[in-house]
Amino acid sequence: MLRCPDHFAPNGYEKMNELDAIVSSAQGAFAQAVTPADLENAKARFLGKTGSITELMKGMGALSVEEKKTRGAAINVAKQAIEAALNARRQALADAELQKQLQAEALDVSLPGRARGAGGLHPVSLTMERIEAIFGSMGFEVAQGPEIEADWYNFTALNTPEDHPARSMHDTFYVEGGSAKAPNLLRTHTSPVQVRHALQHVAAHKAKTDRGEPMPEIRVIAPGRTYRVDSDATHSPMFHQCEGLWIGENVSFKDLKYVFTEFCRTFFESDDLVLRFRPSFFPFTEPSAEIDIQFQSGPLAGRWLEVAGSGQVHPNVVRNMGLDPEKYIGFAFGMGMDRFTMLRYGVNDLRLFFDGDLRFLSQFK
Ligand code: 2NM
Repeated sequence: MLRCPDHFAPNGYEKMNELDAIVSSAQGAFAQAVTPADLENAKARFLGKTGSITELMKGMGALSVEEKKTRGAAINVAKQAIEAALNARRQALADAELQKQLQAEALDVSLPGRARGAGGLHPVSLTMERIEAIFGSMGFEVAQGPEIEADWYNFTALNTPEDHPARSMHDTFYVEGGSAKAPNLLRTHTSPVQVRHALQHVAAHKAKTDRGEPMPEIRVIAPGRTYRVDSDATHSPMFHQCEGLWIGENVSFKDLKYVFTEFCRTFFESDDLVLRFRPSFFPFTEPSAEIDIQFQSGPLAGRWLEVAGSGQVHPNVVRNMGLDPEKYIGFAFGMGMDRFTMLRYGVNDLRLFFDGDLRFLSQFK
């Protein structure tokens, strides 16, 4: 832009230019300030005690009243423009600072939360719940008992002779407590739970009646942890058993066959399955039988699979349950829940159940 030389300008006009120059210099200085401290230093150069505007005010003393009026008004206009620029810059710096802070503290509310993985039951627990539900539907109670057991409940009551190999240190985990001759042990099966349950059942009935009313039948299953000194691909020192017991005045082997066949068909969800009762021996049953099953179709078809032991409860055991073996009779069976789980899900190594590897366990959710 072309500017008039000062000596051509009317009086006072060049003074207006000087004020404009101060204003635009202030605007420039304020624009360059990037921190509030910069800005306050720049302000002092124009509005401070020795600032350009203040100096101009001081210089007005020599002017006439009339000149003071115009000059004063002009300086005030310039001062207000500078103050406006100062305030605008202050606001801009504060806005920028706030923006910076907001950005640093930004929270992405659209980010999905960290989900807590859903847990699931262990496959053997799933089997246990399934077994309890099926036998429950056939009128069986579920009984529990201690895992550290007395010799009498685990062996003696179950007609197991003193010299039976199962009683050796080689097969059974003995623990502190009990007597020197009959130390406490980790139960080797859940039969002791059934002995305890039967004794309680009989005592409760006797307490309720003295007129010889018939005793309700004993129908119970005992699922739980059991322990034997044994460890390989198909044996774990701790394993899971479920035993069943049905005692009444007229309970026979045909009831056992019906109950166990029904159970297997429901558990494996297949009617295409046959059972075989193969003669065997257990101290606590006479006669005794192994129960084998054979699928007629599917991946396991054609092979006989041994799944349980069973038999008619031995008269000595019936007597140890507090009952007269001349009057009461029944059957019992015992199965490995780990093995049932392996068959149901097609698992080929028992140890997978006890390793706690989530790659295996999470497949059962
Ligand atoms: C088996 C095989 C055969 C059994 C016996 C009893 C009781 F308590 F009545 F004596 N409970 N379970 C039994 C019978 C268990 O497991 C292979």
